[in-house]
Amino acid sequence: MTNDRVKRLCALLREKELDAVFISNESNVRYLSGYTNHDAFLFIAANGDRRLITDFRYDEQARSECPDYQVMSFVKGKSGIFQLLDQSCAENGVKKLGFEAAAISHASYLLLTDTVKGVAVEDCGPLVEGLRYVKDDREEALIRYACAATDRVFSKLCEYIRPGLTEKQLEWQLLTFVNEEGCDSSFQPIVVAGEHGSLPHGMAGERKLRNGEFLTMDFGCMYQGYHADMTRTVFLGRPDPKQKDVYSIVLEAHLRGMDAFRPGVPGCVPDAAARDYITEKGYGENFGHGVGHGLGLDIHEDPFMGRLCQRVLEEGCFVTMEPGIYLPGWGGVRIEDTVKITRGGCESLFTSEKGLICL
Ligand SMILES: [Mn+2]
Repeated sequence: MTNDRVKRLCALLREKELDAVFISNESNVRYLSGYTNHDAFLFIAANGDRRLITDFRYDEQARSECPDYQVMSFVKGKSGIFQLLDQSCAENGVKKLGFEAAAISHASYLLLTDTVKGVAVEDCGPLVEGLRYVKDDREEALIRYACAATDRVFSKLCEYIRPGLTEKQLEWQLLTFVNEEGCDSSFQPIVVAGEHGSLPHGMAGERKLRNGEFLTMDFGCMYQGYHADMTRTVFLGRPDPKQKDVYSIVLEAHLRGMDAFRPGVPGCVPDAAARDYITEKGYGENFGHGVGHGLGLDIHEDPFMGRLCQRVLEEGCFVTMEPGIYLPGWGGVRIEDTVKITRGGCESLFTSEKGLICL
């Protein structure tokens, strides 16, 4: 299952004139080996030699999940990882070793350079992230499953929401619905109501839901490591003209952003499509975050789509579109879909209603 991925990585290593690479980013470990737990590291040589370094706690699981890897377990101390790495380098005649500077602590880096001697180490950058940018069929199936489960959670939530519940109670119920789908939560859900909704990443609190206010829920199911990400803002009761107006501006911005998705355009293009409309309507100052992000094994991954994003979208990227308007003291509205970039544009992976739902 991971053989193709490793082959592509080896080609990149040869291109970069690296003899081997040390992988410490957990999602990259999973992508390249199929290992689904924590505290494992990969050594992959350009010649194809691949090893998984872990300890006794994970040894059995690693052997069963990663039949194509030589599993090595260390017994004592953190330097044990690097002693096995040193041994792996020596056995493969490695002179130049890549490592992931973004996925290692400074203390571990010092231990690495102290333990693996006589080998030049070099930050390989987001090498594996580059391989993960376009999803394969297997990954697509898992993301689609996670998104379908997320849709079901949203419709259950719509049945459940009522004035008097606290944000926190709603969050607990949301997590239960996610678990009932056989999924884990993609991240700690954002459940914010009323004026609290002006916090884009506010945390659910003891505030009770009341009639006459918006309720924003940003959440998603994670299935076999793959994430979905949805935001819906619903209304309790009947909205006043300003509430209707702000909602319709965000919805139109969201749709314009979706229309701008296509292979070959840099991430700043869909960002501008949504942002320019919000700015035109006078709320530019109230939309201060990027318009969306890639997702897969991580909830946030390339491309990070903001004003300056030059990363070009490709067919088979999975990304979000999530503009919002946040007005301190008043509240906020955000609408987010997870989509697949297709040859002709994009396909939303959700069927949940985006028009204003009044409960
Ligand atoms: Mn998101």
